[in-house]
Amino acid sequence: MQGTSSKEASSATQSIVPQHEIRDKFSRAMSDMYKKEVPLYGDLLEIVRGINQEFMEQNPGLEDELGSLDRVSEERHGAIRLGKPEELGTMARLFNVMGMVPVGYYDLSVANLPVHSTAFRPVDKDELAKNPFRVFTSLLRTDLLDEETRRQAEDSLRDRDIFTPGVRELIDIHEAEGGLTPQQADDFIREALETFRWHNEARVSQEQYETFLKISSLLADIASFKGPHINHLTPRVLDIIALHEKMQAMGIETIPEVQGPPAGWPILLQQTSFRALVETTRFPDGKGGFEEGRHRARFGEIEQRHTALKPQGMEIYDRLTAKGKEQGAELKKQGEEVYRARYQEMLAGIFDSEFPARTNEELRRQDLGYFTYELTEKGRTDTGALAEARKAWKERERTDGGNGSGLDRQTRDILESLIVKGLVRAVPVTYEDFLPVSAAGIFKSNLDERSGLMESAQSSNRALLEEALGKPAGDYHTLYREQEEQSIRDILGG
Ligand code: OOG
Ligand code: NI
Repeated sequence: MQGTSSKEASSATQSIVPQHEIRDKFSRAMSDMYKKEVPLYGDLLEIVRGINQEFMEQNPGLEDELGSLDRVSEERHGAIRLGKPEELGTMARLFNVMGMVPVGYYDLSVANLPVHSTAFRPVDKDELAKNPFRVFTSLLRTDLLDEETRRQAEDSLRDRDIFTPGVRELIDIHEAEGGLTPQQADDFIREALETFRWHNEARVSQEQYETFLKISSLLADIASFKGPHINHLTPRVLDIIALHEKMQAMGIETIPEVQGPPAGWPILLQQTSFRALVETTRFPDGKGGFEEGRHRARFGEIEQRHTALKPQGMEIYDRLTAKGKEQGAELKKQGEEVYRARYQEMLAGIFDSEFPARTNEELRRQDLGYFTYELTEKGRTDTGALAEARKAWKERERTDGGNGSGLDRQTRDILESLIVKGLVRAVPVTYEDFLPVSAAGIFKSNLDERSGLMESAQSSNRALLEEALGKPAGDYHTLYREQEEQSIRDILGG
């Protein structure tokens, strides 16, 4: 057995390592590996930490909401792109060892990209608080390729195996035994990392690579290599505008716009990224040797995360984003310079006049975002005041809030009066997921995507992704709503 003594494996009394510990160690090991592979990532981590430290010093009290500086600075997400359904199936089992399950379905065909995606992440509140490591995971959709290209991609990927025998064995052990021992967990991390590493030897000839590249650079990245190299690791920054400016001042070539809502709005997430590196690659020349070439796929991204929006808030967000995109396209016609200079201001203008809530407080009052509620010190001692509210809550008429995720009017009124009396505090629920429009922007600006092929093939296919996953992808609205409802029951149901 790979690096695991049989004595250990057979000992039923061996302690099992908590999943969050494996996740935390894995996320750190991945970060150390990526620092070596993409040195600019390491520089950015330093900058992010500096900005976060300053931000926390200027906003004391934030630690309650966000956790310590160490905790925030350790937070990150990664992204990989897989080629075959079996790869996704095994990847789902691999992430499951670390307590990460698929959440969300992202259809990228709407942006002419031949992939669809989900994100693996922990879902329980406590698990998220310990380490919310997420991996945005895409699967190639060969059904969106023309027949000839599909055949070439399938030929290249057919006998590819991206997992080591050791990691497969440890995944089996985890499933059979319900966990891993400390030694097995360390072996698992080392073996799993092999899948995410950059291999500079391609699987296909340079000619085949170029053929893929002409159709879609995303396809070339997925179908030409030995593994799904991690293509970015994204730290969480607390002031993305400060960061964007710093990157530009340092001469780092960023994408022209910060993706997501305009700066200052405490909703969803904002992201920026620097362009992919050019990495030398060795392509087999068919004569037992190699020829040297180049590939561009791995980049850096930084994000700022805020409050998760309910469907009714998301609807407004989507509408305004679409509007921003249209006006952005107009700006682009006047040139890249004009676009860079004016995009941010244009988008802010749209949100200023049309997004109804500017602060977390307003988001809560209008029931546009998710919040959890907790008793304050006063709430814990003043039980009389609470008894009344509990009685009123029990007797409330059960009306629907108007849509799936809204709270009913009476519950909102009861909570509001408890907040006003200082008995209850509302804490915004952080958005733990991704934005399809931003994702498409991130994919594209880093790939020189030139797909002309998929134009007619736009279609979403959640069932296909879930079949490959071997299980359904969770619904993030359901997860956020359950968190909110549970916190209300804890206060008012007692
Ligand atoms: C994934 C792009 C999506 C994000 O943060 O929205 C993403 C990729 O390029 O593979 O990571
Ligand atoms: Ni990302």
